[in-house]
Amino acid sequence: MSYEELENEIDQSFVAVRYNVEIEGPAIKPDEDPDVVNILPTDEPYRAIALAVLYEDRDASLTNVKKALDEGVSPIDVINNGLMKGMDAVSLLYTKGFYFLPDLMLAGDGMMEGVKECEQVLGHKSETKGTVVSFVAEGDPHDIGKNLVVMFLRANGYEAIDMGRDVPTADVVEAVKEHKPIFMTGTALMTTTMTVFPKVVKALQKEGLEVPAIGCGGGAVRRDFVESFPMSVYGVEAYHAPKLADAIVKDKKTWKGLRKEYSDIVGEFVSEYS
Ligand code: B12
Repeated sequence: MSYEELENEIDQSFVAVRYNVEIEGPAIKPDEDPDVVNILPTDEPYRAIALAVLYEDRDASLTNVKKALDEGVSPIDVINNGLMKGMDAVSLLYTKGFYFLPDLMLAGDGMMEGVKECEQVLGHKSETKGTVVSFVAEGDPHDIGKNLVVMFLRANGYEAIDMGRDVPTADVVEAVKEHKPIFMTGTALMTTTMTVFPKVVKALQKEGLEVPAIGCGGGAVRRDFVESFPMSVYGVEAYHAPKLADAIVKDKKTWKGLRKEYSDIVGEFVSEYS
């Protein structure tokens, strides 16, 4: 019996049941998942950019971002309405168990490829308004949010000292001694690492060091947690970071004022602060 004849002999409905196709329904593409449909933008060029991240396609991400920037779309819109939406969809599929760690890594690479291109357009302002120290909490490898924070700070004229990810708390303290920053940003994505923030505050206090504010953000972080220790303010969006820094430089605000006037300072309605 030939291979083709054997194929015809096999009851395909049995094969389908074995792979649960009958129970789970036919395979659907990532962008057809009903929850993903709600996240993905419908308008171009954002949809193409978001899809490139969702499909973990680094080249397409770069090409689509370049095309949008060439057409005059603002880099901030490209990040917020395109790249971030793609990453939100990836996060959702990971949470649902359809995407796995390698998917996250590849999608993250695709996102950062596009972010780097936006960074070039945003450029670095030559004059510096002040120094900001940015870190990802000790034990935490997630650095996409921190990279965005650093990019927005630099684009707005701040010298951002990028300490990288998984930064030992002792190194953060040393950086504060060395750079005497006007503002700090910390990012933590995991419930196990966000507890680093109060530890950083304690370590600074132990050395008699103080900064006007530490902006603490990242997926797992919540406002009420951040407000349970001093010297800190909960940071919602990466592009809020330079606005918080401006309020410190121009209006001499500290963490207390930033907490009270967050929405006014960033100039928009922020549900976390309503
Ligand atoms: C991408 C990703 C990864 C990538 C990270 C790549 C990279 N270079 O960063 C990789 C694959 C490495 C990874 C690994 C792991 N991950 Co992961 N990962 C994610 C994922 C899908 C997206 C995170 C992300 O980049 N989001 C986009 C960025 C832009 O968001 P963000 O950092 O929060 O930043 C935004 C704001 O928070 C804000 N912001 C951030 N900081 C600051 C600071 C200031 C001052 C301001 C103003 C704003 C601000 O700005 C941004 C928006 O503009 C999340 C899922 C999710 N729902 O978040 C899981 C997630 C964070 N990972 C998770 C886990 C568990 C892990 C692993 C431990 C998995 C494992 N079993 O091995 C490992 C870590 C291993 C280790 N070494 O410890 C969990 C954490 C669960 C928890 N509650 O603790 C999550 C939530 C997934 C889940 N639902 O289970 N991961």
